[in-house]
Amino acid sequence: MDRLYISDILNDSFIDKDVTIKGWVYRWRESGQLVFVIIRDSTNIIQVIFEKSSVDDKTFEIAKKLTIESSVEISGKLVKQGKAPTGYEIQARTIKLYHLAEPFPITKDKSDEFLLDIRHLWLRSREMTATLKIRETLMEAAREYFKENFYHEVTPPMFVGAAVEGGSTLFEVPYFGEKAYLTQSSQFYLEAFIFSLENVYTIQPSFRAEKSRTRRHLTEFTHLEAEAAWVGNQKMMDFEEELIIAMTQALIERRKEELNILKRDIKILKNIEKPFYRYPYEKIIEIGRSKGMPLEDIVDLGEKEEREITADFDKPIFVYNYPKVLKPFYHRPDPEDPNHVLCHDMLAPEGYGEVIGGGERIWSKDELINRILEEGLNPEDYEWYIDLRKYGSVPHSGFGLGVDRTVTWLAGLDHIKNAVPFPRTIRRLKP
Ligand code: NSS
Repeated sequence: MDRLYISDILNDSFIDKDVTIKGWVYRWRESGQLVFVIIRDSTNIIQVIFEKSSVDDKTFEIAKKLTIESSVEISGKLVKQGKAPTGYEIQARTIKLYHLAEPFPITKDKSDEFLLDIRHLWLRSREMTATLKIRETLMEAAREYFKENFYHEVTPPMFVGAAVEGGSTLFEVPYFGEKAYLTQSSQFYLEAFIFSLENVYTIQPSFRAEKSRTRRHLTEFTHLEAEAAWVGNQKMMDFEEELIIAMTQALIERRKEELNILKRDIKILKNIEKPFYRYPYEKIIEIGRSKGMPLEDIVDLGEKEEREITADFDKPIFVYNYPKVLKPFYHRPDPEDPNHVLCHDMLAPEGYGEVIGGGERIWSKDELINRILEEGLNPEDYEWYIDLRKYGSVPHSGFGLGVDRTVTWLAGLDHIKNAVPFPRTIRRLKP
């Protein structure tokens, strides 16, 4: 019989049938004439029992010598078994050993640093496997949502010639005698695409030479960015609200088991409904002060402040119209209040803080050049970006969502490193 995935046979219709599975030894224990093995594959785990009296000698010898992570193919009869971890058991008949694993270095109670050092092996853990599936489902749900809303997926370049989010976090790369940088955000390129495709998005890495070692900063992160013509700041927030709800719903519907493995309370996710809170910047400063933080009127909120401010919220909070001095030059100043820009951040509740940054862009050429000069930047560095405002410019808005931060929040993880298969930080390039 063909190999079956474990999750497919964990149901009564296979009882007393002969099944074949492939996978890796997850647990092993011997008890006299019996060997109990738990096998895992990409879908789940199942207990297998080898009884000396029911298998041939060679099969029993192999079962007795199995080591953790050995790769095997096993055939046998499926029975119900209340004591087994997933409620069923295979009474083995034959085994094919593909590879007898060397002693596996991961045992109980290893430090976080050690688990990062051997991330290439830790990916096999139930926690990481669950997290990878949650990541995948969130990106899949986002793509579905974009498609339903007539957004086109595009692929901007990673090598770029100028900063989007300010120069301090640029990674410089030698480029055939010139200087190139790794992109911090694909926003400017997405803005170019809207003049042909109108609504566009991308899910690609962004790179930032972040020296801040917080629980939410990586040097390479997965960035979901979108841009749309004819859309203003508040309407973009409506769109993001629905996107976050679509992603959360998909998790609740498709990833119950994985959320359970990570001990994430689904009740908390079910609270994420419309409308999210929407506060102008000044209101959030007030909330911070009411919690005892000595905040100036105009201050860039960091991880610590956002953690305290969002701790007691049950739903995301949009903070809109920041003071102009706190944001990059491309944000459109509010025509009614030019010291503020038409932008927003979305802060996740429960202390997670910022996961989205976005807003309306300056769409007049002269206003853009003035803002570039005002920030002490050189308009020549932004020539093609300014050029976009010369030929049928339109109002437009967009946003960037940190996928890794969103996974950290929705899966209830304690650190962004746990949301990423191979995290890149100031001190880590391997594995
Ligand atoms: O700097 S952002 O707030 N905004 C932009 O880059 C805009 N140019 C995006 C746009 O409008 N197209 O970054 C957006 C999000 C931010 O809210 C975080 O969730 C995430 O990107 N982000 C990060 N995640 C992990 N590590 C680091 N270092 C990081 N920096 C930003």
